Amino acid sequence: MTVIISSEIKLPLLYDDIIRILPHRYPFLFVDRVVELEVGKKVVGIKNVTLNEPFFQGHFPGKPIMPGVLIVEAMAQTGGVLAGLSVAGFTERQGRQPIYFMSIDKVKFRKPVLPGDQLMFEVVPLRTGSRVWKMAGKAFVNDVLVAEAELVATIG
Ligand code: BDE
Repeated sequence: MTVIISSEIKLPLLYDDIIRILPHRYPFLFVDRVVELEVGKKVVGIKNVTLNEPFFQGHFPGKPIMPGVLIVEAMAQTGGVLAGLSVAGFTERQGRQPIYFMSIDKVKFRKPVLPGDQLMFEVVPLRTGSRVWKMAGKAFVNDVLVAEAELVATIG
């Protein structure tokens, strides 16, 4: 199956679509769905957080709280979907044109994310070039901001 890079992208993107865009796999794929996508402008991703996550075993024993770094990772993966689908032909070239995150700035963790929470990641470009993308990411649970960051990625 090929993800069409145009106004014909069918939303939501599901697991089968997402694994054709991102190289991440269990237990390090943290985007369950992409529910909004405006190529070059905005992406919204979802992750349903359950107690059955490997990281809850150790973070923390008897006190499950999602690691903030993994919230940022999920936000970056959501941004990776936007950047990837905003570069023509990306899915066909993904093996040769990976997206690397170069810096993550202005990270704020505002609320703990707990088992049962649904995370929504909203990522918008702040500055786009042919190779370097700077994006603003926000993570929400029930429309409450739980984390935010600025992400800089390079393509290829
Ligand atoms: C608050 C804001 C953003 N991110 C996390 C928090 C938070 O409340 N973390 N709490 C961690 C925590 C860890 C353990 Br060990 C513990 O026993 C308890 Br009482 C905690 O609140």
